[in-house]
Amino acid sequence: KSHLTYSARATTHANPLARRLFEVAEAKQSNVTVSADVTTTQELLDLADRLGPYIAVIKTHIDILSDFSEETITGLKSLAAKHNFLIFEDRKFIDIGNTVQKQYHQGTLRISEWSHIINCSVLPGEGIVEALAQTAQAPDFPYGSDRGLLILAEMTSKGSLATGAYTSASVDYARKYQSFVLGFVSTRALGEVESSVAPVKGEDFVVFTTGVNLSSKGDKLGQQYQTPQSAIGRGADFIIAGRGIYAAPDPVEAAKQYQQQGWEAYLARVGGQ
Ligand code: UP6
Repeated sequence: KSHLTYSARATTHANPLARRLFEVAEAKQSNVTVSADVTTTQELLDLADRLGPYIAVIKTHIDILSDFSEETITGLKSLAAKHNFLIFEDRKFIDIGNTVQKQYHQGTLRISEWSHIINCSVLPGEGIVEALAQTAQAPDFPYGSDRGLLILAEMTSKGSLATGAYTSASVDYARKYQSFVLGFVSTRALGEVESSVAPVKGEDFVVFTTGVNLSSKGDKLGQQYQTPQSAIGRGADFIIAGRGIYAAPDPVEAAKQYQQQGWEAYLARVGGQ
C-alpha cells in the first residue's frame, strides 16, 4: 500500500487521469466515492448535486435507471464540472474484446462519452483489457487521456471466486496495460500478490474498495462490509460507499461522516505528512 500523499502521487503519476484523481482528492480532502445506486435520473442528479461537495468520485450503474436519456448525461457532466468530481461507471465489462469495445464506445448508454473511469473483469482473459485500451487509445478517440480503467481484481460478496489465479492475472494485466489501467477495485492493495509480470519501477496503482459501511456488517444477499478505517488501512485509496450514504436518514450528513473518517484514516496511513 502507498504511504505517499495524494499530492505527491498527483505530481509523479505517469497517467494524467490518475493525477487528476489525486488532485481532486487533495483539493476536496475527500477519498469518498459514492455509489449512487438509485433508479431514476432525478434521484441520481439530486444525489450528485447534494453530495457533490463531499466526494471525489460518483460511481454509477447507469443501466439501473428506468429513464436514462440525454438529460442524464448532460446533468451528470455538468454536476461533475460544478463540484469537481469524476464519474466512474461500474459496468464491469466481461466479454470478448470485440463486444466490450462496442459496449463501451457505442450503444445506448454511450459510456465513453461521460464516464472518466470504467472497470472490467479479467475472467475473459487478457483480451478484454487489450480491447478497451485499444479503443480508448485510438488516435480518433475523442476523449483523449481523460479516460481510464480499473480492473475488478476481487469482490466483496460472500463466496467470491475472484481470488487466487484470477487476482494474480488482474495484477499481470494491470502491469502490461499500465498506460490505460489506473488500478484496481479490490479489498486491499495488491502489491504483494504473486504476478508473472515484474513490477514496473515506480508503479502506483490506485486502489478503490467497495463494500464500505460504517453501520452494517453485510446484507441478506451476501454483501460483506468493512469500515473506512479498515479499508484504508489495507490499502484503499478511495472508499466506495453506497447504501451507507444514500440510504442513510440524512445522506449529506452521512457523506460528511465518511469523508471525515476516510480522510483521517488516510492521514494516519501517510503518517500525517
Ligand atoms: N460492488 C460491490 N462489491 C464488489 C464490486 N462492486 O459491492 O465486489 C458494487 C455494487 C454496488 C456497490 O455493485 O454498486 O459496489 C456497493 O453498494 P453498497 O455499499 O450499497 O453495498
